[in-house]
Amino acid sequence: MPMTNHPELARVLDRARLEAQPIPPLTRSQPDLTLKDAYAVQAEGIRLRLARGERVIGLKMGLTSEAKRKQMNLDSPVYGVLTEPMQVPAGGVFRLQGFIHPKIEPEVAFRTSRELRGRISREEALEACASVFAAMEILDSRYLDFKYFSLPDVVADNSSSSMFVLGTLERPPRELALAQLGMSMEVNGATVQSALSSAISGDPLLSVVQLCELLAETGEALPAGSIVLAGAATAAHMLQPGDEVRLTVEGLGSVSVSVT
Ligand code: OOG
Repeated sequence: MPMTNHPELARVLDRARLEAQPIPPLTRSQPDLTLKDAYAVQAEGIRLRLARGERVIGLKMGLTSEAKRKQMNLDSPVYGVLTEPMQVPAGGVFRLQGFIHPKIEPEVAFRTSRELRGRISREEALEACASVFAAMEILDSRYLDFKYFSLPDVVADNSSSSMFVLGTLERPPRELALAQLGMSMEVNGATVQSALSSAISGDPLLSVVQLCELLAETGEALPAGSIVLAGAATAAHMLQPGDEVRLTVEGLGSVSVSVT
């Protein structure tokens, strides 16, 4: 059986993203693609971006909530990589042009102040996270139908990561009851999604614990100074031109983005 060509699959996905031209899920032509292959494809895709001058600033967890796993019909958490150009400033503009079928999700994010590696406790994660923020992630899948992909497909596609926005209020995580924060996302003044932060991995800090475990499978650590998006608390909301999206998280203020 031919070996999976990770760089070639990464190039196909990278082209789809740059040209905003969706492609069929990779597993249609590569039914044996494993999760390990998929992370190797993801890493090759990030290498292509780094070669163009992008810089890694963090990682995202995905499928950490029941609502998201149900929406996507996929059953275990995954991660993706965040680079500098993916960040939209708080209150900034997100232009739909150049994207395929973007959706937005309410999240919280952490910033680490020391390296984390392998199996860690919640307390170690708490110790290493200097700040927590309200955050929204804009997902975009490079596949033709956002709905019909498998776990290796989504992982190869950088776990649908696309853009993200962080709130301007950052607080030490110890000051908050992290698993009991009310979260409410409004579009044009109407609430479209709301949840408690416990919807994220039972406790968003456990997303950091889980991320470290996933990274350890390939011998990697979570570097100091990383932004970690903990994963969506609810199902994602499809974006339309003219949308004004605002997320309010109890104790963490509001963050907004305008869609054009
Ligand atoms: C997969 C990524 C999901 C989250 O926060 O649950 C995700 C997808 O829905 O395309 O990022």
